[in-house]
Amino acid sequence: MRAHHLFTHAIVRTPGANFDEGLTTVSLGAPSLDRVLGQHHHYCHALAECGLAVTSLEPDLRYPDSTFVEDTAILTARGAVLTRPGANSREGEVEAIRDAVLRFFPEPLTIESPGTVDGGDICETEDHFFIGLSHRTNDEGAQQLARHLASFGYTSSTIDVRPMTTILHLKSGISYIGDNTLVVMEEMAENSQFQDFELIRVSEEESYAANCVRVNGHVLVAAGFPKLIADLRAHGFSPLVLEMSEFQKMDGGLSCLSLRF
Ligand code: CIR
Repeated sequence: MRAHHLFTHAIVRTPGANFDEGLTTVSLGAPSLDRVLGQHHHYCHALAECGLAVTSLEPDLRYPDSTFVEDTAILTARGAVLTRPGANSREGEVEAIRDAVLRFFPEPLTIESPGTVDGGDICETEDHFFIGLSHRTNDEGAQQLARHLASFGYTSSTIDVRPMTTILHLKSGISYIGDNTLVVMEEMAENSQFQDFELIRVSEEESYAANCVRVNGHVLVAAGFPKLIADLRAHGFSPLVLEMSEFQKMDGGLSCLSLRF
């Protein structure tokens, strides 16, 4: 596995005692708080193992979904954007994370009303970003973000995931893992925008695992999806497998638990 854009830092937020009051569309049962905290702890440990300095924020009981920090900001090597999440109950999460972001990015750009953007819809490849149009990220938000990214020198294009009923965000279905490789759920694999990438296709029964994250030498991937894990190995990647069951119950993928930069 060749070197990829290297990260040095991550921001995470410990889940609060009311984590189970967050938004969800799946009916996998209620998460157990003990297991949530245990899985989160292992996740943070994995980031540290990959070489990241992890800034860990206190639980914020005002926002049950606030452990899903990825949705609040887009942090790139050339600058940051604070988002404006599309779910009303999550809008205040941006204010809540602002100080932590400012420590590393003193002048973040912002998304303004009526624009909405969830970080989970933003897939960074090398110098090009895919922006998912979803029930959380609207056209206006996508346009504002595209302008911000262009001001940093990045190109972008949109992918409409609104017709897809099984995913919340673009990155629920695709992940860029470096080395020109996209992990993509079967249902999206024919998109012509992906034709110049090496694709690792994720079968329908493993589609939850399409949300994985390259962190330096490893690819963090959800436990319980043996075909994808074997495929990652076969392509020369080094999977680091994490239990995600309790986050899955709240529609959360692996990427959304951290901001990496
Ligand atoms: C929500 O519905 O907003 C949260 N329960 C889950 C957000 C997951 N975020 C992500 O995958 N980027």
